[in-house]
Amino acid sequence: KPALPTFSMTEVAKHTTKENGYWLAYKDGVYDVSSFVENHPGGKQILKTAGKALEACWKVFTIHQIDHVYEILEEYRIGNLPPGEREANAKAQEEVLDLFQYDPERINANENFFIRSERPFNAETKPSILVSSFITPVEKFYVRNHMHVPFVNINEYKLEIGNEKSAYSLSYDDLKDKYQSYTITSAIQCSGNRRSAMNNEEQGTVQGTPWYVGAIGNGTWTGVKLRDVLESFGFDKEGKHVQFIGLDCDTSQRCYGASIPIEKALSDDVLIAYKMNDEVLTTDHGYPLRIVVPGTVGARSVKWVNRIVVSDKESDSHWQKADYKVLPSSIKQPQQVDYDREPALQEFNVQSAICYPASSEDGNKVKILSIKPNDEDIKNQKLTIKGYAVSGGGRQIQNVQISIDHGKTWFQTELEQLAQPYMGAYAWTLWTYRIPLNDLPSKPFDVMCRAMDTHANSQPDTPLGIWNIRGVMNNSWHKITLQIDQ
Ligand code: MTE
Ligand code: MO
Repeated sequence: KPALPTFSMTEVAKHTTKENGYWLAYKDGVYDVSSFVENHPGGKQILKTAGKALEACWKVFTIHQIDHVYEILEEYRIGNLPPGEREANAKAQEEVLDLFQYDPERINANENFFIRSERPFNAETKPSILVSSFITPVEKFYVRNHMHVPFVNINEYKLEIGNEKSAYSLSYDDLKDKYQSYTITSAIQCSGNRRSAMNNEEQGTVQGTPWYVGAIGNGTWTGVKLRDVLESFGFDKEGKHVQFIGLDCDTSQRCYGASIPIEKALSDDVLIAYKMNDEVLTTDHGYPLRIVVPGTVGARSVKWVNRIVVSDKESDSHWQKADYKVLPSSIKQPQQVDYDREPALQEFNVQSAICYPASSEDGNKVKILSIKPNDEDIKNQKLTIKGYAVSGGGRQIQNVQISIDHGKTWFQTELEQLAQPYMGAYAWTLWTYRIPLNDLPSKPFDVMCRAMDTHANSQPDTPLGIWNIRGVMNNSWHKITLQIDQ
């Protein structure tokens, strides 16, 4: 652009404030994006590029590497970069903008969660919060991200639906307008939930995020049926698996992905969801669209879904092929496994956990929990114990029991659960039991719980029989140790 003035990078670097304006450089141009800041779909995140050259910043955000973005940028051009500075820029600007720049602010995260990692964000709900409402509030629902939260411009967003031969696409509004909407109540549980309790001296330490009991939540999900969408394009006639590919991709363009068997995909219950607890999905939980596969391990409920592919093959993503599998207990090094021989997890097993009383300290670290009975318990002369239970594949919970004598005798707890169709019990069960204070020892004692589903599946007493190096699907009896301070 010969008519425009020339600005050096030193000049560009001075414009990083509201007063001086927000400038940036790209290739041979200099741009003043001050008036664009308000319109940027990623919000104020664009400010992090102020005073810099975009080459390095955008490298990780392929979403920006499409022509129209440069067209928009050209409207804000105010000058040229001197010849030579462009190359110098790209080299000097080794500082790659943070991959995690679109991760949201997480309000009260430390109150709601035990945070297992910040980047990527992995946080489990504190136990007492889990049992304080039947529906887990959005901001308290556990978050399991394998990578960063991807950037989405909703006006550009298209969901692609296809097979090996052809593909169609739907905008966010198309999907909401053209298909009937449904709401289901379903728990989502990470298959690594309760992993930390799988560690034992005999078999060793398992690998993965050390979840206590909170990598689970119960939500309502509103969206359209995957089956309706597949049928509308005629993709319900062939294929053995339905693959989901997320928008969260690493720098080598490997994206999060998973697949489910076609039978489940064409069932009544799998949603392409746009709302959680009646609110627009938050970015942490998959905005704009996520898959919800009820009764199946959380890993298959792909967030930020970008493409749906009907295929004869399973997803070839790492998380389908080489993770989220129960390896034989003899395997102590996951690298030495023939992964193709081991099936990918789908339905989860029957599970339950004690969530109240609980410490505000990380459950993994609490050896003995000292408690004073609360006023109501003193009045009733009973100690209140609460927890959750859930089974996979839509099997309803039949009972939950607790024991304070290591399983010799069991007490039947009271259940709070929804009336749900046969094989469609996807919501969890909350349970309560009140033990007479007189029955409790004055020394520390163990409380254990176990659930049974309507197919008489129950939980193993210890992790010994189900131990696996990846520490998935631990559903052994949950135990806490209490000490009553009178
Ligand atoms: N989808 C994408 N695109 N990326 C992810 O990292 N994590 C999966 C699944 N879907 C994941 C994803 C895993 S392992 C779980 S347990 C659930 O999302 C967690 O869902 P939540 O974060 O909404 O609780
Ligand atoms: Mo997970």
